[in-house]
Amino acid sequence: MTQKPRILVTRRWPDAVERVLAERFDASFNAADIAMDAGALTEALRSFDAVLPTVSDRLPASLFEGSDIRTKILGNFGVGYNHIDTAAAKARGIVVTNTPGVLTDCTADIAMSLLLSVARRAGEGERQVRAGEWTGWRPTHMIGTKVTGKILGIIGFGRIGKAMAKRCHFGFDMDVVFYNRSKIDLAEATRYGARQLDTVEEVLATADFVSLHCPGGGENRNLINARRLALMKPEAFLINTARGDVVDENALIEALETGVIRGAGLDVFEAEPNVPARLRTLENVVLLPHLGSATQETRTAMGMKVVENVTAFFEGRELLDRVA
Ligand code: 8YV
Repeated sequence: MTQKPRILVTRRWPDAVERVLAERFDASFNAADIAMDAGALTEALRSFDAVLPTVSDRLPASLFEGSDIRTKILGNFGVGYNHIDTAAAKARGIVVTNTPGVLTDCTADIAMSLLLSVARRAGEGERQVRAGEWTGWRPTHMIGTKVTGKILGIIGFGRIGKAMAKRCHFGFDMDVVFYNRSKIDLAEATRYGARQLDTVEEVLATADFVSLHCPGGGENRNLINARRLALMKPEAFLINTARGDVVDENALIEALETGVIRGAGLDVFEAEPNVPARLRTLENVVLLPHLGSATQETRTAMGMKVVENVTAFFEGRELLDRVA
């Protein structure tokens, strides 16, 4: 690289990664660390050779209009990229990369912790203790649902779905069934203690816990709607660490309020960071602020993966994680 490419990092990243970015590129950081609006992103696409967005940056087709776009690569910090209109980016010749692989375990860990917390009523219990409202042990106090030995249903058997299957099958003796758009090799499914079913509906009707691990946007938008929620067992739980828009949030709230399902553990929401008040008042939910990949190790690895991709791009090398 003769002249360093101008890059914009839209949020603050782990220190170690920011140091590498600052060394390798003419890097600008969003010091305020607040989500950038459409105006700021439009301007960024015209001023920087690379923009490194996160899930908090919406990049719809309208932002890629006009002839004065300078950006050549969007190095997305995250595996999910449904906040970027990749077709529109591609049409402008803009490359998009993501960060698969490095956040698999931590995201599956958060799904597991949501599953355990909502089944065993950990959030409710914690609120009770903190409020000084615990009146003492008794045999019928805050009775939850046993996890070990139950049936897990996975929607989307990619890296994170498989990691979740592994945890549940080998750690919690669960039978695992899953739906995946394409056929998964039997030996591969068996390696994770899992069995493929033909339809989303079959998985919903079979499982005691349904965990979503498919991409957001496109045809998965509102995949879990009122009709499909009604197929779940009334004592079943829904876990979502994928994307908020995979679930029709209003239908889910209705289902939780009326006992169509027992509970839900959610790390993602339709209009983050806005979580509907009705959802926040429910006791049968555990709600997290999109923490799936939020560990020091993983966020650093994600950042370094973006650095690798963007460096390779400007050095004219093969890109490992190109999505458009
Ligand atoms: C990230 C995620 O924190 O990678 C993803 O798709 O959902 C999260 O783990 C987020 O996307 C960062 O942009």
